Amino acid sequence: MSLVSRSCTPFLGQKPGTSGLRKKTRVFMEPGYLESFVQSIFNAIGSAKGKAFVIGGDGRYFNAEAIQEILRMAAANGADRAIIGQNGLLSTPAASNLIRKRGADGGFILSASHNPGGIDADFGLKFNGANGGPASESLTEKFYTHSQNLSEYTTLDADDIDLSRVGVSELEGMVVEVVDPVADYAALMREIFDFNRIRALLADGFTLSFDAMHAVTGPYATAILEDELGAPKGSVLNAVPSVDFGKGHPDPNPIWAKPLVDLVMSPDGPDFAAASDGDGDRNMILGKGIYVTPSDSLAVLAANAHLVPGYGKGLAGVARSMPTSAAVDRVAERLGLDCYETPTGWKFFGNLLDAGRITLCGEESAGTGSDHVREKDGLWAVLLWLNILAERRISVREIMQDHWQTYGRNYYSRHDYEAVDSTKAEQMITDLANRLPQLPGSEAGNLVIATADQFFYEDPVDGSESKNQGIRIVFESGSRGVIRLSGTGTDNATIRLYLEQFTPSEGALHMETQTALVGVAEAMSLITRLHDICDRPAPDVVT
Ligand code: VG1
Ligand code: CO
Repeated sequence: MSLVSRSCTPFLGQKPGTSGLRKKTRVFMEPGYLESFVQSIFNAIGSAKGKAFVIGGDGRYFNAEAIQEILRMAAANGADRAIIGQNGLLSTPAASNLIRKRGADGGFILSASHNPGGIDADFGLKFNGANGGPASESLTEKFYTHSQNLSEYTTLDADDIDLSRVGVSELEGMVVEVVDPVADYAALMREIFDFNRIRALLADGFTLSFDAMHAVTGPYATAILEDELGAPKGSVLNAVPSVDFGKGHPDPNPIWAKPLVDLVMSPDGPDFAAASDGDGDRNMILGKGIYVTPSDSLAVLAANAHLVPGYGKGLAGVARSMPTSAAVDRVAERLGLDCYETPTGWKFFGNLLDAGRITLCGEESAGTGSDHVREKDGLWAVLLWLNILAERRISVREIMQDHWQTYGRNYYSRHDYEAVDSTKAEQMITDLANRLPQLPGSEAGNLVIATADQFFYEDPVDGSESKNQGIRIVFESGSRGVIRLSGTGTDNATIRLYLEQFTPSEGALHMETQTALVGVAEAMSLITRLHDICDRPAPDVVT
C-alpha cells in the first residue's frame, strides 16, 4: 500500500449548485474528476488531517466505487476516522444525524437526490459540515476557488475495503468503521415521536403505503414502519435500493410517483400514503383521495407539531424558502412565531437552526425538516404526520379542510420547463430583471402588478448576503408569481415558475388547483414572455 500524488487539471469550470455538485455520471467517472472535487474540499477545509468524516450515499450507480476512492483519499490526506453506512448506504438525513451524533468534522454524501441514476443518468456529491448541514455559500465558494487552482490530488494505491459487513478495520492509519445505516436514525425517531400512539393507530386498522421508489429510504421505512410500528408487510413499496432506481425518477411528486397517487385516489386505497426521493430527504404526503402540497404540509405540521412529544414545548420559530407558499406564515402569525423567508436550498436554514431561532422549516419542493438534524428529512415528515393523525384521529382530508377553514387556503403550483436552451433561458431572466423597475402599477392579463423585485437575502445570524435568488412578482390581488433557474439540473437549463393565490373565502376553498391559478399563470406568461423566448408552449412537469 503506498501514497500516491497524481496530477490533475483544474476542472470544475462551474460552481456547485443548490445542493452540492451534480453532473452526468460519466463526467464524474472521468479519471481525476471526482478526485479533484474531493481534494478541493480537503484543501478548502484546511486539511483532512486528524479529522473524522461520515461517508455514504443513495446507492445509485457509481456510489460504491466513489466511496472507495473517497476512503483512499481521506486516508492519504491523513484523516483519523471514516464512518460509513453498510454497503455504502446512508440517507441524507441519516448522514446528517451521524455527523452530529458522532461529533464528526463533516461528511460526504453521494447523491443526485431526485435525479435519475445510472451510467447515462446523474451523479452528485455534497459535503456537509460539523453541524450536519450542507456547506454554506461561502464554503461552497471556497471549494470552487480551490478547484480552479488544483494541480494534484493525493490518494492511496490500495485495495477496496469490504463495506458489506458492519465492523471496524484500518486503512493506512485511518480507522474505517462500517455502521448499520438505520440504527442511529431509528433511535432518533424514537426520541421525537410517540411510537406507541402510532402503533395503536395502525393496530386499529389505519392503512398506509410508503413508496421508497427503489431508493435509499427502503431499508429505513421497512425497519421503522413495518418492523417497529407494525404496518403490514408490503406497506413499503419498491423497498430495495437499486443502482438505477428501477429505471425511474426517484422524485416524490404526482408525476413520478403516479402509481402511488393512483392507488391512494382509488376507493379501496390506503388512508395515508407517502413517498421519498433518491437520498431520502424529500417527502410527498397524500391522504385517501387527496394530495397535500408541500407548502400546505409545512403549514399543517407547524400548526400541529405541539401534539408530538419532541415538539411538545412548542416551536421557536419557522422558516420557508422564498418560492414556498405563505401558508406557514399564516400559522406563524396566529401562533405568534417568528417566520423567516430564505433563498432556495437547505443550506440557508442551517444558521437559523443552529442559533435556535427556528424549530421547523420547509420548501415547496417536498422538503420539510426540523432542528433534529440539519437536512430535510422525508421519513421524519411521514412520522410527524402519522403521530399527528394518531393524536387527532381524523382523516388527512379532514385535517386539510379544518386547516383551510381556520387559516384560508394558499392555492399553489410549480411549473417546470426542463432542458431549455441555456442561452434563451438566461436571456429571458436578464430581460425580465431589466424590466422589473417599470412593472409596478402595470396590468398583466386581469391582474395589476403591485411589486416586482429580485429576492435578496441577508442572513440574520451572520449577516452574509445572497443576491439574485429569484424574481418575485406580487399582484394587487395578493397572488404571486416567482421565476428562477434551477441549480440542480444537469441538462441545459430548467426554468421553475411558482404560482400562488390566496383565498380566505369559505366558498372558494375547494377549487381545482390549476383552475384557481389560471389568472396568475396567464399574467406571469405575459410578464416573463417565457413561452415565446424559450419556444415552449407548456411546462414539462406540473406539481
Ligand atoms: C431543487 C429545489 C430546492 C431543493 C434542491 C435540492 O433546487 O427547488 O428546493 O433544495 O432541489 O433538493 P433547484 O435549484 O433545482 O430548484 V434535493 O432533494 O436535491 O437535496
Ligand atoms: Co433529495
